[in-house]
Amino acid sequence: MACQGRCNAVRTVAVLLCVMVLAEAAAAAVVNVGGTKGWNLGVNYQTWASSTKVRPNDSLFFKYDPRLHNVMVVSKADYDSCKTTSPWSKHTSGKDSIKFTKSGTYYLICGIGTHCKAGMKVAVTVRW
Ligand SMILES: [Cu+2]
Repeated sequence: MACQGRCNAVRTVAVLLCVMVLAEAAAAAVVNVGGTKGWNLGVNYQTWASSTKVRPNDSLFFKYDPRLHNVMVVSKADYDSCKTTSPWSKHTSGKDSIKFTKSGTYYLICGIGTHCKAGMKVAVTVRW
């Protein structure tokens, strides 16, 4: 067994790499929507989304004043037209965590007043 020591070393490195890949996959992050500005009027969420990586099982965290705003997960059509009457889900706590387990683009709007039309809307692409 001339390769005994070297084979064990290769095996150890291989196992370590597997563990690191699995740890990476399991380490779901919390993503603060809007960064430090949170979920508010006057934030460019297109810019925010284009510079933010969201992976499956990460949590989108929406921080806002619940007297002023809410969060609705809607279809693309409702996102485009800012229709607030048939959301897939509605969140109103002011500190909402929303998790998407599958890759895809998800559409979130504020359902209060004309906030969506004023820009309180974000399309988030979730992918590895
Ligand atoms: Cu709002």
